[in-house]
Amino acid sequence: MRFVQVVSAVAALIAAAWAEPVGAAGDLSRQQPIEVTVDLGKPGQHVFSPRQLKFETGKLYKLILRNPSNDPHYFTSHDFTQMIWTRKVQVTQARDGKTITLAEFKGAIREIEVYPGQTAEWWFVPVQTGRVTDLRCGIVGSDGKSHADHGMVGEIVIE
Ligand SMILES: [Cu+2]
Repeated sequence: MRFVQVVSAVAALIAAAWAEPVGAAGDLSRQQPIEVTVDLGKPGQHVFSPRQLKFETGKLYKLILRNPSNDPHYFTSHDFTQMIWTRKVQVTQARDGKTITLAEFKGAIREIEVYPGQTAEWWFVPVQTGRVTDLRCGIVGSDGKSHADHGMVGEIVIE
């Protein structure tokens, strides 16, 4: 009887272990990145396009920050930077139809400014779920208002 109890307890433990959601395994920083592109501004318009970005924890993303406008723009969200692990940021340039990398930065990143017509790539793995609404561009224009005041704000959801 006692033996049966032990066996059933062990069986229950094994079943529980199997039922437990399996965590991510291996080197998460070396996955094939999922590409997401966000435009910082449009000609004559201070906006993030799209205004809402969605990511999932445990996946490697290559967030392409493209500035097709005539003004510099920031991608700033301090809350977001607390929820991700940054592998690197790259400054890239299109040359002869190919994207070449000009520079690579490693380590924690707080915000990125992209100059008119330029592109940067933020490679990261989200590690925490949540929704942040502090995405903004804080550049102040000649009218004394920030781009955020003109609507250059957005939100980021990590599931
Ligand atoms: Cu801006």
